[in-house]
Amino acid sequence: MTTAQERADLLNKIGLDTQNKAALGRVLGTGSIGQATERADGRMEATIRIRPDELSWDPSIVVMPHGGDIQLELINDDQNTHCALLPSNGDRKFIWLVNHSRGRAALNLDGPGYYWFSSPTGNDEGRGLTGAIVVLGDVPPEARLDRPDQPRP
Ligand SMILES: [Cu+2]
Repeated sequence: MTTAQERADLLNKIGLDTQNKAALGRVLGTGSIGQATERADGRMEATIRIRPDELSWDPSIVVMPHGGDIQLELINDDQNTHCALLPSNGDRKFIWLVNHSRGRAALNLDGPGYYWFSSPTGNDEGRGLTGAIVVLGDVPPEARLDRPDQPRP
């Protein structure tokens, strides 16, 4: 059993949290975590950056307090062109991010769960440009299974 800090230290020591160390990219889910903020109208928003030479999203895990609409501000501070393929109800969204550009994406994620996103050009994903949007909360009553209450840990 390791604590969160031991885990971070071990990932760093082995070289799994940085590009071109133990592996070509960083291991999924090892990046920073950010929480979406909620606006007065109920929509959520978050900013995600690609920092120079890091080939990762910052944050790479974006947490939404519950399902709904989120506006993402995507900023590419890197020297190379990247893009973002993002989850959203109905269809995924795609945006090009040439070097030193920014863009906005409006997503609807109305159910709790993990939703993956990435930059699918070149070998961006293999080098670490993958991330997740985590939606907290419960499914709406109409989507629940009709069964007795189940034990939850
Ligand atoms: Cu809310």
